[in-house]
Amino acid sequence: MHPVFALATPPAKSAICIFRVSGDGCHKGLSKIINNGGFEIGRFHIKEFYNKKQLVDKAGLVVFKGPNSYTGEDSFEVYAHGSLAVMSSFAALFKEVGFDEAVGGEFTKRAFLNNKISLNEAEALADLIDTTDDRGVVLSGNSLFGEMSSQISVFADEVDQIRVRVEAEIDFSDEGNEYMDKNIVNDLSNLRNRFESFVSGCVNKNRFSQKNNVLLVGPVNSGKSSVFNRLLGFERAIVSDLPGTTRDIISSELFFESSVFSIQDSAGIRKTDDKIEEVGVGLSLSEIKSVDLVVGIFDKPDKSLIKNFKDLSHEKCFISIQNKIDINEKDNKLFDCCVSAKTGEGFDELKKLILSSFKKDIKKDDYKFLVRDRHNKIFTSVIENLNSAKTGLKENLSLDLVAEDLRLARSCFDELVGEKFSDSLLGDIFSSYCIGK
Ligand SMILES: Nc1nc2c(ncn2[C@@H]2O[C@H](COP(=O)(O)OP(=O)(O)OP(=O)(O)O)[C@@H](O)[C@H]2O)c(=O)[nH]1
Ligand SMILES: [Mg+2]
Repeated sequence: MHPVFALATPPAKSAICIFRVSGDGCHKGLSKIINNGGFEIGRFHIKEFYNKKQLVDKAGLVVFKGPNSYTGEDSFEVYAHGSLAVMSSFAALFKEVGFDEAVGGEFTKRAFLNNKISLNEAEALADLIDTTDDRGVVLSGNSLFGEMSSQISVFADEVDQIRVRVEAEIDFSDEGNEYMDKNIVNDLSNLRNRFESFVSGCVNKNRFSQKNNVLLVGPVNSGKSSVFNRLLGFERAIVSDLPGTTRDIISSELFFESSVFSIQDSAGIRKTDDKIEEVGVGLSLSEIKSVDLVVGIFDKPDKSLIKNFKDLSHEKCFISIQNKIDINEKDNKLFDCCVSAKTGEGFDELKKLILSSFKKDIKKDDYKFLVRDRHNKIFTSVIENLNSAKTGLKENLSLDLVAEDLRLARSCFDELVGEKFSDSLLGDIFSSYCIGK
């Protein structure tokens, strides 16, 4: 396939940036842009890269010879200085030499088309890159690094073996040989049960990857923005003693105990004549509906005010926090947690409380593989076809029908690993990838 290039690291100032190039003839193009034109396969070089005699950068280079490369094609990687100017000069250089810009997922799509990776592994790779949580890394890793594929291949072989016995019976039974015996129904049940237990160890990505959206709400001036800043560890939101300081929703990500939370600060809720502030209050109220956890921040032990905020949150999980305990007495009975954004007291407990509000939902240790809706649909079809074959055998239905059920179950496995695929399916899967992967 025609050579393509992409930046595999984010387009931001960094120590180094990495470019990937892959495709027929890319080594020839490479020779034209490096000093003295030569390189060895699989060796780390430091080379000067030139665009029409103009030095672009002195950078690291590793060259791969297909099929022993990520894509299965001739390819190379460049480890250049991570300045935005260097990045754009390399992009111009690669275009100059005739390489095209890769689209998202193009390298992995090529790897799949060259049989370097199965379709379910390509999906797991995208999930691994997306994951924001340590358990997600383990589960998508199990799917990616061959364990899931090898289990699927064992199940597929077993379906084949049973199908061969049924088809032999259809073709040769009149010659007096017995290809099927009583055990075949037991063998099929056993296979179905083991497959079901494999499926129960798979958790759907949608269920697993909670976004962990947290909204800080409360009356004006209670210290929401100060709590927000203290949680993040830097001054992200403006703090002032003027009530009504925050107008917009401000969000930022917080990493805590290997989980990611999206924390949002919001306008204090009060009746106001100020039009802009009123819009901010409206935003706070509507945002409550879309988050997973509402954290009410208060500086006074006002029971009915806390209840009003809890009621606003409806069925959403709500926790109440007393702030400013450096100047007010703690009320551990009324509030779920007491903190001081000024001194930092109580913030370890607050973070743990936020974390525990998310951990109840799903016992991640019960699962082994991370899967997608596509996989779940295929798993259901496999089980339906195996059940139908079993019923056919038990009720002495036509063996042709039994063989057809088994053939369908087998072809589901082919779909799963991508031995059978459509262009639109590949489009769906690889379009979710980032550029450079
Ligand atoms: N003593 C003390 N003062 C605090 C604490 N947290 C916030 N403040 C002060 O309370 C005032 C309001 O703080 P903000 O964080 O702006 O409050 P807010 O809830 O975001 O206010 P609005 O955005 O206007 O609704 C500021 O003067 C802060 O310095 C605290 O823990 N202790
Ligand atoms: Mg504020």
